[in-house]
Amino acid sequence: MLIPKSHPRAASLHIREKLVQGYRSGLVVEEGLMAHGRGESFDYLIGEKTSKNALKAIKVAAKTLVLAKSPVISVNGNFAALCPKEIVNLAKIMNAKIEVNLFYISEKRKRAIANILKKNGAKEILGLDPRSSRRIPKLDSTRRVVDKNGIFSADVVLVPLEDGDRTLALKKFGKKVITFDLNPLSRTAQSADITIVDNVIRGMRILVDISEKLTKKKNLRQERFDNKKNLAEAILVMKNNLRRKAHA
Ligand code: PTJ
Repeated sequence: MLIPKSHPRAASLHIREKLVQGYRSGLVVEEGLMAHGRGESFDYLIGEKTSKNALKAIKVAAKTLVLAKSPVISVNGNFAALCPKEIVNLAKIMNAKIEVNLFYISEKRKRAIANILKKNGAKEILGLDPRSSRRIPKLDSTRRVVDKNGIFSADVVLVPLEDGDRTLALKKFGKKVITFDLNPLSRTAQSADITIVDNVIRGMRILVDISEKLTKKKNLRQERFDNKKNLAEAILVMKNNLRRKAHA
């Protein structure tokens, strides 16, 4: 669809269009369109911009990924449709592995996602070879099947738009979990180590930029980060925006 540049909601409509294209080309599942709608409503509440708390979480996430021994970027349908270039760039900067891992499992969709990432410059995509699959303990969803050379042996995993059960299972399995989730109330947001409450399409660009700068710095040290406190800040941003609207 042709979206006029002057349309007041052009940016949001363009993102929606990426998802629809992703659906038509077999990357995104129907449920992914609904998940995006939920994300949009929270994006509206945060003012459709990267807030201070999101930037803080992005900085800590960048440092955590740069300092990680075996970082892995977990990719699902929505993430692949929205940010293929950023996923590949981030993986190159951090020397991170990329693994396709789906909630609504489909071999065909896995291959379509791997292809789009390869078109954007990725060399190796994990999660496709059944011979290297392993199971995350204490998890029933299809997402329990991971690659032995990827998520299974990672120390830090970036898992945007994630399912709450797997976040908890990954944590119990000793992984540090970083996520993007526009809903600060979701189980994933609440249980991850670092939650970036921002639209992944905006936040990933900033994460790539900051990470690139960090890799040039020496003597980096992990800093303390209170995820619950930062999530409370995100909720306050929404509350204050609503209050302003109510009194306008
Ligand atoms: O491709 P698959 O099979 O792995 O499935 C992917 C989806 C997203 C369908 C699946 O993981 C799912 O059902 O996710 P949920 O449980 O709906 O959670 C998605 C979360 O991401 C929700 O809390 C949304 O608010 C949030 N979200 C949606 N779009 C964005 C987002 N967060 C950041 N940026 C977005 N663009």
